[in-house]
Amino acid sequence: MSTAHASRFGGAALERLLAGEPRSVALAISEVERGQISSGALAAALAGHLGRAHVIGLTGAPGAGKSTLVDALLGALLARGRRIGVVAVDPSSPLSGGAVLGDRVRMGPHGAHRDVYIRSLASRGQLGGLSHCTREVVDVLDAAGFDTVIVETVGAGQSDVDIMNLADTKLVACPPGLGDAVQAIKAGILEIADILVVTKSDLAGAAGTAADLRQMQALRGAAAVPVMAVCATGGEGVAALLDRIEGHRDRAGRGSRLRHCGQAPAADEFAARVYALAAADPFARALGMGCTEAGAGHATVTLTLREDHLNFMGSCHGGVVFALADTAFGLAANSHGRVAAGIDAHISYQHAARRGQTLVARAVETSKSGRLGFYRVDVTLRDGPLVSTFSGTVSMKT
Ligand SMILES: Nc1nc2c(ncn2[C@@H]2O[C@H](COP(=O)(O)OP(=O)(O)O)[C@@H](O)[C@H]2O)c(=O)[nH]1
Ligand SMILES: [Mg+2]
Repeated sequence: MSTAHASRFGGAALERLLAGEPRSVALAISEVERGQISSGALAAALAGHLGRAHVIGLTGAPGAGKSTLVDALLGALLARGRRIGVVAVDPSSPLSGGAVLGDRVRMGPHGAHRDVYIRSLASRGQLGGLSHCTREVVDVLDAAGFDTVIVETVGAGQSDVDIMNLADTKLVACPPGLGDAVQAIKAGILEIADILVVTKSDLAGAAGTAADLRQMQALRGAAAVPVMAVCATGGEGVAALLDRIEGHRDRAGRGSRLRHCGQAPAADEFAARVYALAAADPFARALGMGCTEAGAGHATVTLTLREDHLNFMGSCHGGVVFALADTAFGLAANSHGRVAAGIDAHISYQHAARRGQTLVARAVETSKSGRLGFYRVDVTLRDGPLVSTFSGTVSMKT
């Protein structure tokens, strides 16, 4: 099944999705929701296109003012020329239809803007499944080129914390009233905040809630998280909150969410190209290699040694070391987007590697002259000695 669906997201369908065509985006998300695309197939199709969107997570108790705040943020983001995807997650809602309506209504006029795409996800009975599904939906929106993706989720314990871990910047909404702040602490959601947002700042008690939150942090000896007050209905504080959110993005980095799940974000077009090439290499995947870092003229590929990587002496097969170094070499040489084919390679072996150890091959371009490129690859044990050195030459087609 996964292969059939993987092919659906290859070629033209993937191109349309990456171009942000709304119908393709909706189709991909529906398939994710129905569990029709295995995460492996989707991850392979989207690899190399992730980490460009800034993902904002917003959680808080029901009625805290989250959806109203999302709409206010949409207005501010649209004013800054952004395209925004919104995922509203409501684990308590038995029916997605109800959640869609509820959030559409509350998210107000901005929800209908052509640069805004809103999707609701409701429980399918399993909370763990919901956070997994949410992650895939966020990946689809990220790959589809949305600048900002906002995930609104009801503060309801562990599944909510899991969902918030999908975000680069995490906001916790605390409406006026100490009770709500205490609830948030109980649910363990205050700890995950990058910014604490006191919502409904027009109501009496908002200043007190902000003071309580600051005091609670001081009492708990926690690192101070900024506390910002906003009135989403009147607009006060919204622009300042967005400045704070985007300031956090600039420090933490877009795509920092991906580090939680061991995926490397595509830092630039070169990296994006290399990750896509790596994902499209069945030989490297079959051996268990993963590309962990890439850029213009360089790439790092890692492999943890399994039983079937060993030779008759019980140490890592020389062919495996060669394959790893050659893969890093090929990826680095093709980072430039011109087809580069290896024409010569030399390898030397310095150190034997054993089962369970991780090999790291880092390829760098040493020089380029005309159509020829020269690369050097060091293969080491992770944080350990040099296992092998490899040098290679490629010929590039213009
Ligand atoms: N006074 C006031 N009410 C607000 C504000 N933001 C939201 N509300 C109200 O709070 C209620 C819950 O808002 P909603 O955004 O649906 O909360 P959610 O459940 O956290 O998404 C609604 O009746 C909103 O109109 C605000 O800034 N000031
Ligand atoms: Mg809501």
